[in-house]
Amino acid sequence: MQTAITLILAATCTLVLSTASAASLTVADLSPGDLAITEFLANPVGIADSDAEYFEILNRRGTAVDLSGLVVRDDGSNSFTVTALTLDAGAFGVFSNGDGSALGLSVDYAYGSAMSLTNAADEIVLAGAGDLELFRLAYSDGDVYGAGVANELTTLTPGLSAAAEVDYRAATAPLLLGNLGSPGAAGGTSLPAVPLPAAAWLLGSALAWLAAMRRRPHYELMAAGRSRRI
Ligand SMILES: [Ca+2]
Ligand SMILES: [Ca+2]
Repeated sequence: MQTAITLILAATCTLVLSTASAASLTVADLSPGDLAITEFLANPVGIADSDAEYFEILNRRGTAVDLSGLVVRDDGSNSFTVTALTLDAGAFGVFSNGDGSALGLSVDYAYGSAMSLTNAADEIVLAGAGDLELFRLAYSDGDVYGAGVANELTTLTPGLSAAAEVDYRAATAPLLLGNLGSPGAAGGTSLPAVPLPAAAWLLGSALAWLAAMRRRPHYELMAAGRSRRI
């Protein structure tokens, strides 16, 4: 019994470790809904729009993703391609045309003047391999809650790959210069529970089984076919 338990735990731990050290996914591995635009601020206050617009991307996969090659564009002429950024599993990435210091936020990717977020109608499209649309945000009013108020995606429904401003709520967390937003954090966005990777589930099951076995009373056979608890 002891040997069997040891073998099970060793195999499970090996599986967990190999899963934890798995290489990052690439953009070519992504399907619609694997990324989501969870927040955007099209009209910052106290600073020029050209220095402090931002949007936030969530990696919804259970594995880190190398976003090199991800195309971010609108339906007009704005477009840029991510050159180097890896988002951990379940992590947010903050994209801004500025360095973020004016608003007190930490920017993961600065795209400069390649893209602007119009305060009226505009789009932010995340496109993967073969121009596959991974997520599309199309809004008709970029500051529907007022200037300086970021829009936070209200609920991340399974497989969500397209959204409009109606799917976003007003941010309430303070930033600098009187702006409101939660760049790099969930803020008012309701996140679904992240399912455990299969290997972690297997390890948990093995440990639970081991604990149950240790609690179970043991018996030994005695003469005349009787047994006694030991
Ligand atoms: Ca703007
Ligand atoms: Ca946020």
